[in-house]
Amino acid sequence: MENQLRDIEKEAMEAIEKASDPKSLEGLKIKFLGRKGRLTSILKSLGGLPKEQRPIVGKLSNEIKARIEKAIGERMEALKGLASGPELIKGFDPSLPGRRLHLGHLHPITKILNEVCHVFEKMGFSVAQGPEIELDFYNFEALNIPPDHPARDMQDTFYVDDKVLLRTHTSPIQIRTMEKMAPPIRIIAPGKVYRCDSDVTHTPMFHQVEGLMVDKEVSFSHLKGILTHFAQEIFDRDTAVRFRPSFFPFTEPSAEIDIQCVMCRGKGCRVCSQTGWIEVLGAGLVHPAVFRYVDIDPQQYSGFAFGLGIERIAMLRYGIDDIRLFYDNDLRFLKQF
Ligand code: 2NL
Repeated sequence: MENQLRDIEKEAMEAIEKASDPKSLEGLKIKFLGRKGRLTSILKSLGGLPKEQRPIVGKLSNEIKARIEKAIGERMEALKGLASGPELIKGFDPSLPGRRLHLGHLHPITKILNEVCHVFEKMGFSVAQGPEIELDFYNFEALNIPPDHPARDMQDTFYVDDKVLLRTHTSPIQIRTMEKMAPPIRIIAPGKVYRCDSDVTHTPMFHQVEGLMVDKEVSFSHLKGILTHFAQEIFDRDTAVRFRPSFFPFTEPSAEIDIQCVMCRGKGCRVCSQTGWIEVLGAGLVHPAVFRYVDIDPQQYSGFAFGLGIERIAMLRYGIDDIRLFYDNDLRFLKQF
């Protein structure tokens, strides 16, 4: 009799575990615990047992009954929790994993911009910001760019009116900083700039980081050391760097800085036009005329400044040959970063 009871319990528990909807669970309740159920019939036959066995078997039956009732109750709760509503929808498996959340990430240009800023911040430069809609004075005049200079052409500059324009570089941020604070100054000026130009290597809006250091006895050696370190942090630690003489109206002397071609490692390829070198920076010592516009005494102070295009650095780092890919907003492209 006891073995029979244990078999009933085992069978009931397995069936309850397998029950997949409230209706079949209800059926199990009747089958095992109902008036004509299997446990009930055993309880009814207790009278036929020897007297001393009756309490033992009776107690066991009651315990098993309680356990089956409890298991049915718990399974019912679990099934109700899975199905939203009294009936479980056919063909819907609530145990399947949910839809994955799509996680976004920063734009590749933002990533490189942050990285460039970080390299200079580690060398003690602070980030400065300024307006994208600028006055002619800050964008051109204070930078020693005369009114007839080609950079001022309607071709290159988006004008709002004859005195207001979209900044064509982030230099105005540095002019505004020098106007407001006295040396020592060590800032970088990242941001969007605008030029009326569009092809595989130019977009009408792009990103620039400029930098400026002004103090007593700042020399070309400081410029060389800082920009060489920058190039080797952004590209490889052993990247060769060369400084070529150049010209800008706002620096004297001026230089352009090349790195060894990242594609062919200097051997000569399509990317570096067979020269083995790629231009990444323009720089120089701040022109005395620029200092006079912002009331800094060029006899007392000197400084260096530099500028670089973020899209260009990003294209070299990621091996991309068309700048417009950054701004097509094609997720198949953007997802790769
Ligand atoms: C380039 C060249 C350069 C500067 C930017 C600068 C700013 C002030 C004074 C003097 Cl306030 N210079 N900026 C200097 C040299 C070069 O950028 O090729 N950029 C992509």
